[in-house]
Parts: sequence; C-alpha cells; structure tokens
Amino acid sequence: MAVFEGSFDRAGTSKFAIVIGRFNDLVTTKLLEGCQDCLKRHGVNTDPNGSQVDYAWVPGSFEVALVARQLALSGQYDAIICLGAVIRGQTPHFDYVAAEVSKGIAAAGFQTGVPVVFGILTTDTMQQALERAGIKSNLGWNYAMSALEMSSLMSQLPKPVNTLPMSNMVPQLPKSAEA
Ligand code: INI
Repeated sequence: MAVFEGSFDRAGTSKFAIVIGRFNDLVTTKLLEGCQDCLKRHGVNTDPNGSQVDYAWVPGSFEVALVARQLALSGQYDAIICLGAVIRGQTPHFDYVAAEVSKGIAAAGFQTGVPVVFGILTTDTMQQALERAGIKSNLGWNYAMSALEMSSLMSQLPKPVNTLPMSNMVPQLPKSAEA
C-alpha cells in the first residue's frame, strides 16, 4: 500500500493560475506579493509573460470562484490560487460575500478535480487583514505553499476511473445554442 504526500520539488514544471479580487486591493496586492515570493523561491517563474503562472483580476471576492472554476475546467493548471479580502462592515454584506466565496471555491475544486486554494482573508477589521498580509506575516506565502503541495499530491493519486458524476455537474449548453 502507499502513503501519498505532496512535495515541493516539482514546482519548476507545474502551472498555476492566481485569481485576485480588486476589492480591498491594499490587502490583496500584498497577498499576491507573498504568494509570488513563495512560488519564486520554489523555482516557479511568476512572470505573467512566462509559461508557468497566469493571473486573473476580478472585481471582488464574490466573483473569484466563478473565474477559478472556469480556469480549472480548462485543464491547463495544476492548481488555482484564489486571493481576496472580505472585511466586516456595518451591514450583513460581509456574511453573504464570505459565505458565497467559500462555498464557491470548495465547489470549484470538487467539480473539476483541480486543487483550488482558499486564500480569502475574512477579518473583522482592515488592521487584522493587513496584519495577515505582510505587517506580521503574509498568508499569501501559505496559500502558495498549499498550491505547491496539493498540485504535487494530486499528481501522485490514482486517477479516477469514472468521471461521470463530475461531468454531470458541468452545465451543458442547450442543443439550440450549439450550432
Ligand atoms: N468584496 C470583497 O472582496 N471584500 C469585501 O469585503 C466586500 N464587501 O464587504 O463588500 C466585497 N464586495 C464586493 C463583492 O465581492 C462583489 O465584487 C460585488 O458585490 C459585485 O458582485
């Protein structure tokens, strides 16, 4: 029998996409920097003109999962990293955005079989978010580590023999729209 465990030594050949929310970009650009720093130090070429990392900017965290799922469905990436910052305000808006983005990111991974990393900060204050995006530590680094580990782990696992349940979850175009 086997023990499956991700390693960090095949990063030089892996492909990643990073989806970043512009909302609270004071925080998300810092998460991105931490993420890129980690990938670079593990041998990944993070240049957007290179062949290893693509970037997709979206308006806010609510849109992250949709784009992550589409990128995952392309079959071009070993892992997708989602970055966003949802910060509690005076209204319940936070709860709706936080709930949808977490469910959406989980669904994107389940539906596609591609690891989709949940790099969305959910904090009560901007101060707490900034502390986690560079002032004290930078969780962007941790999210990149998760992507490296999961892409390596998934490549080692036995391949699914029956993909029918998953393909059922991908919406099909109505016949009339196909021609
Ligand atoms: N988007 C965020 O990424 N973080 C937030 O804190 C946030 N708040 O609080 O409103 C936020 N809202 C925008 C949302 O993600 C969508 O972009 C918008 O609703 C359009 O669909």
